[in-house]
Amino acid sequence: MAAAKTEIAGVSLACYVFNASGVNDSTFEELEAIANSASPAIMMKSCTPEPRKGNDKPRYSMLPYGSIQCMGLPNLGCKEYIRFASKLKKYKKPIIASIAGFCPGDYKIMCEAFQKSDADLIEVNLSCPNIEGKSQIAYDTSLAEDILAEIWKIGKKPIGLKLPPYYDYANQEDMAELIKRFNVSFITCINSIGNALAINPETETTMLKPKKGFGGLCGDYIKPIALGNIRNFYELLDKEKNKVSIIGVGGIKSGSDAFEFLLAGADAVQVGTAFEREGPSCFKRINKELECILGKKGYKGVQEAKGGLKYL
Ligand code: RRO
Repeated sequence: MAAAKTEIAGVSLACYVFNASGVNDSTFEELEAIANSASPAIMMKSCTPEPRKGNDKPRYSMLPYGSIQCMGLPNLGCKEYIRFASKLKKYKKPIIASIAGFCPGDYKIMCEAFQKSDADLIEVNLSCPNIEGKSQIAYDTSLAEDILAEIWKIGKKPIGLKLPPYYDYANQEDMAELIKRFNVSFITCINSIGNALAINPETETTMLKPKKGFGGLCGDYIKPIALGNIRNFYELLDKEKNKVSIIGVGGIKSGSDAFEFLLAGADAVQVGTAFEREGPSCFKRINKELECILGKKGYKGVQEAKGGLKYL
């Protein structure tokens, strides 16, 4: 069977499919369950400088082809995830911290702290859609630039950006410019599709309580949008190939889904909704399925297939 070994920003991963931030990765027990699974990395929940309870419940609902949630950044605070990173080191898997602030100063404080921690990579989340009254930062290029200017020279650990879905090529071009200018090492795309609404016709109510029922859409619904974003960023960052790694996320639940992301240009992928539905065994299953596909198609590894999408 072809091995699905890969790399993100120079950090080796034993296989291609790991956990997405935000699903069962907030507590130490949850992170340990990921460490003990076949996930080749430990991705942590996005954190803020101080702990947050998050939004009122119900704030998560499964849907026929995915899920919707309006969690509101519940997390134990940056210091706790730094402590978790040091305790998780013994599992010898790359640890990815994720930071999400409300102003450039928040990002600076957390980036400084994680640069001195046992985390291997730092993801800068610029795309949480679920905070009442706040826009997704990455839709405001000038604010994103202010944040990058604060953090890009702080330390040596690779910095990446968690990006929202873009629906227009011009926005992707603008973001690709920032990524190159600030030497961003990796991007994770896409975050959930914000401001979706799910309605229960029986009760005639929203499915979720916060934000009048609006939340981030995940799962099968968003896969084509995720693939489109990955392909465009792969091409826009092509000259920088092997400099900016791309992590795909959005609706991956099988090896075949992961293979599509690989063809589009992803260096690795993350699983969220399928992890919620199936538990940590999903990582072994999806990685195996991908390895079978690669083997059957005669690819020696992910590198050979990466970005190789053909056009009609
Ligand atoms: O916590 C959340 O509500 C959340 C976050 Br931080 C995020 O980045 N994306 C998302 O869909 N939900």
